[in-house]
Amino acid sequence: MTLKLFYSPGSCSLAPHIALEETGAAYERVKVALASGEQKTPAYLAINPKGRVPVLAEDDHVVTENPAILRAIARRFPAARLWPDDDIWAEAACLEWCAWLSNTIHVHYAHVRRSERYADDETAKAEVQRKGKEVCRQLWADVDARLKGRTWAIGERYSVADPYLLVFWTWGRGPVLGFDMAKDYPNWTAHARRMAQRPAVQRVFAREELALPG
Ligand SMILES: N[C@@H](CCC(=O)N[C@@H](CS)C(=O)NCC(=O)O)C(=O)O
Repeated sequence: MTLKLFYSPGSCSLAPHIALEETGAAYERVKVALASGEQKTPAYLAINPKGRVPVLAEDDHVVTENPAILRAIARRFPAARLWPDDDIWAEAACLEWCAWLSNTIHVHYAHVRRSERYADDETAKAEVQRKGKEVCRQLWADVDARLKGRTWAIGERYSVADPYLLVFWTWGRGPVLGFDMAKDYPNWTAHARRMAQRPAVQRVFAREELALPG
């Protein structure tokens, strides 16, 4: 079986989509229509009982969770040098980004985008969203501060942390948060613009019909 990525345009599957594209390898893309609830259909739940994208699959192996998927892609295609496993501190820094983006930044964003996960009544949901957005503002500033003076997430070396960061930059400019990314988060925006120079990113943004960071 060929390597398959289950993805949805504009979602967090953008990170492994770019990572796979960076490798130059052949892989199959399977689009999952989140807006129409395809992730909750029995056919999709049979692939990923969590009902989420992304999923990376090859032969009998099915991997969920961005940090694990990104690590698997990097390990599967070592020539692409997407994971700095020859340097203990660079590797720790890469994993640190992946963990933070997945377990903190994504989760706080979900408070704004998916408040129904955290509250039932409308007033409570509105409060979850308000507080979620406030926390996101601070987290976005924390990311921006960490990127100051760096070309890529971990310094001079490109890694899977970079496309993963780009997901949240695009969400920052999107309608849910509506942040002025260039004005309020200039270091992160400079990073996003560097990402936009990469042919793999250009191909994936065109495929997912997203506007490149300008
Ligand atoms: N922790 C997971 C989160 C995956 C996730 O929440 N994916 C979203 C898209 S960004 C999704 O599939 N949402 C569908 C839903 O909530 O129904 C990861 O990092 O892979």
